[in-house]
Amino acid sequence: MSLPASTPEMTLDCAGKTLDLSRPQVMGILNITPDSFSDGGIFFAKEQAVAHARRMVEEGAAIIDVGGESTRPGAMPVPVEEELRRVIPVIEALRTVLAVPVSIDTRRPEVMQAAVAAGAGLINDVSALQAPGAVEVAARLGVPVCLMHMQGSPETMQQQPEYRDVVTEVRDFLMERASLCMQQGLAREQILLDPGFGFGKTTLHNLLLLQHLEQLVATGFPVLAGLSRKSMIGKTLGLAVDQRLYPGIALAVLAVWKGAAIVRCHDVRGTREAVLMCQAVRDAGQ
Ligand code: PT1
Repeated sequence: MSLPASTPEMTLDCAGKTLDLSRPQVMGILNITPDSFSDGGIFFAKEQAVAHARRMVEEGAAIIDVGGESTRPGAMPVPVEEELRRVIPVIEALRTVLAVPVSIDTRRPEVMQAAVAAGAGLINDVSALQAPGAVEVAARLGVPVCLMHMQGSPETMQQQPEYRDVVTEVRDFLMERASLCMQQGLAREQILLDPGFGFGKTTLHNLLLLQHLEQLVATGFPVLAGLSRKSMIGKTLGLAVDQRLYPGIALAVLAVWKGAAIVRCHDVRGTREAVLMCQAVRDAGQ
């Protein structure tokens, strides 16, 4: 039985830095939230964030995802000024020290604009550019975008997730957003899709989305999967967040086996080794 190849041979131009999508890549997570780094003031936090990004790149991350607003279940929105204050100085610092691109994990057009001006090369939006003006801003900025599916909003999304057919609904939603983005001037080659594991989904919904991830891959857009440390692991195995490394790597491998192009994770070295091994088996003799 043959499985789909990850994506057609291609590279993404992320504002001058290249992301090679001819093999599976790891996106390293860099959260800039008050609880992410020891509170030694904003400068200290920035230094720690830069050091952590450098380490993830040494471990093989092909892109670093910078986020200043938590979108985990139950998280409350932060004011836009605060989000900017968190992410912009870090992105400016990373522009010069990293050879790999930085993505900005935001739902706000103001933050997208400032982040790309500061050096970000990809927009990662968990709301698939649904904020007013976001599609227009992204099209004008001209960098690639990752469109993610979410049912509801982070504050309430885990209260009562409901689907008739989660796999089809997520794929159809993302295809509609991609079409709209292309109508507004984004190039097909600049769009990535993400099913949004944990965003308004029960554990069963998440498992089904991964079980059928090839249906999203079949759209032809590169697929990004974020599974690292998520509660679908906690719920399935009864593990606390700091005990989810090995099962998280297993899920990253399954995503790549199904054709994912990028896996977003906290633990770069192990995840990268595992997904490259997975690719070697998947593509042997091709
Ligand atoms: C993701 C993602 C993201 N996840 C993209 N961006 C988060 N493109 C932030 C839990 O169930 O998957 N793809 N940005 C983090 N969000 C969550 C959601 C973290 C759910 C944890 C859970 O535990």
